[in-house]
Amino acid sequence: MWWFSIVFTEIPYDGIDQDLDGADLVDQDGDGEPSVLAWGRDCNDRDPTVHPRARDVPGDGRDSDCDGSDGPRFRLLRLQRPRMRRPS
Ligand SMILES: [Ca+2]
Ligand SMILES: [Ca+2]
Ligand SMILES: [Ca+2]
Repeated sequence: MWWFSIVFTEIPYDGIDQDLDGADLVDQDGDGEPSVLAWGRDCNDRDPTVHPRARDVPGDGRDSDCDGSDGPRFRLLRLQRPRMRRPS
């Protein structure tokens, strides 16, 4: 009797379960957040320290919490002096 098996390599984010484990691979780094490429919120699915629940340290050049910029979600407002109009 012939016995053979074929091992399929899972291709992430394509909606197809190639390796027959029951689901498409949408979280390659295992941080619990699906990739943005699979309609999730993880902006870097190759780094488990980057995901929307991560603490983003300002000034390190990394957007660790996937909000689009390095640092916290709020920005300091720069106060401007009001412009005075001269009477004409
Ligand atoms: Ca797949
Ligand atoms: Ca990640
Ligand atoms: Ca950020």
